[in-house]
Amino acid sequence: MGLLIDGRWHDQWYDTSKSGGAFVRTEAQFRDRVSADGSTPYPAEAGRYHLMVSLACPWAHRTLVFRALKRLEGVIGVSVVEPLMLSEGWTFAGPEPVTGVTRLYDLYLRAKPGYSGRVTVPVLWDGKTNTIVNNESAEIIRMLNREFDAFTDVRADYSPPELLEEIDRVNAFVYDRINNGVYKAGFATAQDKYEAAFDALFAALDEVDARLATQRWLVGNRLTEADWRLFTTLVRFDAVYVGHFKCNQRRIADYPHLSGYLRDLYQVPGIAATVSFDHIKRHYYGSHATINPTGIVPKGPALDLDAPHGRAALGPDPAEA
Ligand SMILES: N[C@@H](CCC(=O)N[C@@H](CS)C(=O)NCC(=O)O)C(=O)O
Repeated sequence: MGLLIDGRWHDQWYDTSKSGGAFVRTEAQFRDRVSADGSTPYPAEAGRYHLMVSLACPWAHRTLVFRALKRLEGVIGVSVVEPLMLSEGWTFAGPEPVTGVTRLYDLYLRAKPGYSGRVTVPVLWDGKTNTIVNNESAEIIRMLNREFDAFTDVRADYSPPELLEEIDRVNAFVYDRINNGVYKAGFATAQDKYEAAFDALFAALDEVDARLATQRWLVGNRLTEADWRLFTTLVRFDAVYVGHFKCNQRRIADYPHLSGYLRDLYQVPGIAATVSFDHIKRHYYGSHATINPTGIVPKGPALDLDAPHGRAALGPDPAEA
């Protein structure tokens, strides 16, 4: 684990000393956009853009979900980093086919030679101008949702204008308390910061579980981006966050509604193939030596996400998005 400072790599763990032991996530720095209408320097094209992802990472996972939902597999390529993130950060098993790099940080340096900051996945790479278009998953999935529609038959819109305000509101809550909440618990280096994150996380899960008692989906009772952004944290929860990040008040399997909701999302065609419990478990338990010095990866838990979800009567099918 490390970061670039003025274009040079430094192998160091998150510095929580200035925030009293709290984990504070930094802002992504590449924020350009691919556009369907050519209104940005990055017009949508087939075969031009490429995603660099980790199968372990919940943020990168969002982009794989949207690529699958919109059937963009033949339009946007994907390269997957190794599960472990160690002294050189994210690395590829061999030269990455599009760029030839073996370390993700070399890609950041190619895009911006004096770059200072974290080297994160996902990255949306432009093979034409050899640069990073965007490394913020929240923005990348909005592009995949709409800007590549000329290259796919899938018309589903997961952030329809009439629901956008509510989607953004739910996203902000879910991001702070749940998506990033598990990290705030897991990466805290002070007891009080861990407990605050833990309490906020489970209060939020209780609230979402109650909401899902009477509706199949989070917003507008149809499947939207808000559901997918929650999904990538829920699917990792029992496998890694309960143990490794000490988020153990309850498992998702113990929640009466979240448990079926997770299976409902997992069973949407194309989604199970985006989930790798092997990468997820090996990454978390193996990469964070300050949390798990032995690197032992637990064998469990036994998960059956293919079991019936029992939620069909609560709302429209995923295909009606
Ligand atoms: N805001 C980013 C966050 C991405 C992120 O933090 N990814 C993690 C992996 S789960 C990462 O690459 N961390 C490396 C680091 O922080 O050095 C997004 O959502 O795209």
